[in-house]
Amino acid sequence: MTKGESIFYCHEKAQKARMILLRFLCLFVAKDLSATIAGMQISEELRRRFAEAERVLVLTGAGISAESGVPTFRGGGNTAVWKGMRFDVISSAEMVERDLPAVWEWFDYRRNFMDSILPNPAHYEIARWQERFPDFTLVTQNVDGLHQKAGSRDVVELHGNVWRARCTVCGLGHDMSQSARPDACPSCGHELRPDVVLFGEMLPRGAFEFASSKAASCDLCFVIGTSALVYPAAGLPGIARAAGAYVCEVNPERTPLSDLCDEVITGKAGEVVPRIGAQ
Ligand code: BJW
Repeated sequence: MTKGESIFYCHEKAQKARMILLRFLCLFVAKDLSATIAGMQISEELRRRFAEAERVLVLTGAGISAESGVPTFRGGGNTAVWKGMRFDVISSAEMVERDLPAVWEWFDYRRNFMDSILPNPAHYEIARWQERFPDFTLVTQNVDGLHQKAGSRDVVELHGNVWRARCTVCGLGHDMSQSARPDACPSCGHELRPDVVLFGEMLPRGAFEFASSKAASCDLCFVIGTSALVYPAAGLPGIARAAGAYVCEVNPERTPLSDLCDEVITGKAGEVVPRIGAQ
């Protein structure tokens, strides 16, 4: 190789190196841009924790189903109403006592409405996470069954499910996902009520105890789409944090839990959640 050729070769090599560097830079910028789309920022710390986590707990609320078209309870300034009644009036234990047919009308309407509703990318991504982590627990406050529709198994339903009824006397549960609601309990003939947990009512036996034991032993905890106002569900991220877990909230708005979290990703679940897993 002559001196001239060698200089040219060096130039060519330098040019190649510059191109490689440029490509790397582009990749970095693209990655960074994708992480900050719509103002959302997924930190390197979260990416690392996500890659290394073994025990993961996810707590979801109504916000995760918002992009599927299910209205949240407290969105739009606390205005969720049914026939002029606030949801916490119609969805109350007192109303079950006072006017069970009215409660059924409200829940029949919601089942009918939810029948055609589909999971969104957040539900599907979370369903994939159950295969990704050795110990994965999904706890939901939602009663819409969309996590299961997306493929999630063993979902801990803290507040019940609109697709189930239970007897007001013997407590027998009745599945309504494949069949119409029976007029009375098939076992004892007494009145049925929606199998959901209303204010002041106890959560299903063992559900919170199981969820809180998983919170106390997880290393990564996600809080997605909940206003974190309703207890005991809203206490779970605190249990996880106190036990040393990294806690990440996904919500377009701040909540009373935001300050407790290690990371708050401001954005919609359907947009943010699939990006957390896509590394
Ligand atoms: C998005 C988004 C997008 C929008 N992406 N995000 C300790 C302290 C104080 C009070 C209590 C306490 N312990 C117990 C209580 C009493 C009570 C309670 O918590 N009251 C507070 C309200 C003050 N709790 C209870 O009564 C519970 N029972 C109980 O504790 O039993 C033991 C006991 C019995 C008796 C005496 C004492 C103890 C039962 C709670 C049952 C809640 N039931 C409901 C109704 C279910 C039936 C129905 O569907 O009609 O469950 S209420 C309603 O709120 C529903 C939800 O599951 C729950 C939580 O709401 P959630 O999911 O957070 O939704 P929203 O609408 O509030 O928020 C949506 C969020 O999404 C927002 O932040 C948005 O920004 C966000 N978002 N789009 C991501 N695209």
